[in-house]
Amino acid sequence: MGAVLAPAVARADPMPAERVRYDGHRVVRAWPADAAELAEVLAVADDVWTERVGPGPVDVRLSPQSLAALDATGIDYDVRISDVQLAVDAEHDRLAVPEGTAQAPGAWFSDFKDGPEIDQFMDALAAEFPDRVTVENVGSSLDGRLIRGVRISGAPAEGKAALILTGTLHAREWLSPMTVTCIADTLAREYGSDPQITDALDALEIFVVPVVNPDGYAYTWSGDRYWRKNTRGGHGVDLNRNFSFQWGGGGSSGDVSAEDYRGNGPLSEPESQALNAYFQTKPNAVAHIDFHSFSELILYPWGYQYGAAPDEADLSELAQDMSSAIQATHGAYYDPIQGSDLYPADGVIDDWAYAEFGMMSFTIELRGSDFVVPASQILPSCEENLEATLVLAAHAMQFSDPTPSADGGVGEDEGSGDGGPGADGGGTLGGDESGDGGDGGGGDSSGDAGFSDDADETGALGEDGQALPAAYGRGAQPETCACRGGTSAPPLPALLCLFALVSRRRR
Ligand code: 0X9
Ligand code: ZN
Repeated sequence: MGAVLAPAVARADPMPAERVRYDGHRVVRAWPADAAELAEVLAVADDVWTERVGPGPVDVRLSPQSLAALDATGIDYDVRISDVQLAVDAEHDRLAVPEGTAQAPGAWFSDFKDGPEIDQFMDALAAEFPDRVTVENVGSSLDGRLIRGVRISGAPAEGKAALILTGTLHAREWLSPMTVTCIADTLAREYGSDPQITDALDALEIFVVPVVNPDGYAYTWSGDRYWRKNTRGGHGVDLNRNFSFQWGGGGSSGDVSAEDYRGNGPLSEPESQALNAYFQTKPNAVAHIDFHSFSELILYPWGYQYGAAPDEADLSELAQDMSSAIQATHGAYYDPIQGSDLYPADGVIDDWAYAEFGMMSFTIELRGSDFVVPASQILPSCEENLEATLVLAAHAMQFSDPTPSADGGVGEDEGSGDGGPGADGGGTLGGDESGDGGDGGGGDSSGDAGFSDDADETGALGEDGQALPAAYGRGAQPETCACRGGTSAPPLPALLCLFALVSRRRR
């Protein structure tokens, strides 16, 4: 995280077996008087913990040597965390329970879980609710771990729109996989009893991928609690700079040791390739949230530039509605802002999902003031972000036209994605700059009735004059028919817009 990401320690490949320690590292809030002093603080920082760096205070992690360097500048600071390792140790000791230790029923979300445990949880959820939950293979990571997700949907029907939730692009953001898994659990468990959830799942397919970066996540458990990227070359690639829309600008780094290293090409990483292939199997998906931590923010495109996205009004309104729903739950305020207003970042997942797949896509930065958070934060985070998810689900439902399906079954094959309104793994999507097709093993599937997008279908121009992909704004308010180029298109009645969407189904 952080507006200016400090260099990560470059490592030899493979990842080292010994644990990385942060003994004596402090998090301090520095008070630079001007931009020059801010630059001095950032130059000595080992990691920047403030989301929004600008005028005012900035939180940074400093080794004892870096602290001495900060002292030498004479810039004021307060100590926020006096020894980062203490929190890491406390978390580690708490989680090191002997295998087989009995856990109270329903207590799964009372503490953090590693990748294999989350995998088992998804299997158990599908076994408990076979009528509404199916496990899907999304693909494979660099180190060969499976990236898995669940499809959750109620009454079998054709013509459902879809919502996708993803988590853990960044390995150290442990509240993300827990929140996302807990939302999946609540949706599945409360279908049939909670009217809002029941309506959402009867109208939609909801796809949930809790851990997109399983190698990095595993390494945060075994080696370095503050590891952010995947494990490429021992230095890692920031997966949230590796997506194939506006890859490689000033909002990412070409330095392998940087925390925001973008990789050597768009979609160069198996994890982003897997997500790309997986999203291609969900042409009915109209909305998406990617969960990160921390800072309590709801970010919407664009992240790569300050200019407004064509559907800015709708994106902003949805972000505000999600923020209100979150605030009404436990009082936490998640600031709804355009991503670039936090800091410009390119190759990010929300810009990509919006521009290339036409989803109304958001990045939510969860609660907390550290990547290490008390386990007591898991349930409130889940509860408030379930409400945000239901706001976006209500929006997505406008694009749904479910009719009971003949076979009466939900998708059963892993990776098949067969439960929806036809998922076609083939075809091209707009704006793919990568030239290196996904090898992530995302499910390919049959059926052809999904909402489609095709780069050739629109002549819309972006802020910078570049052609925009056809998928653009597919999830915008149907009243404005943003499915054809966002707010610049003349308003049309919702039905006409729906017709336009359906008529664009994949061949
Ligand atoms: O830098 C990131 O990737 C995200 N912050 S984090 O602390 N979780 O690393 C923010 C992504 C910003 N997204 C956009 N600007 N769209
Ligand atoms: Zn993140």
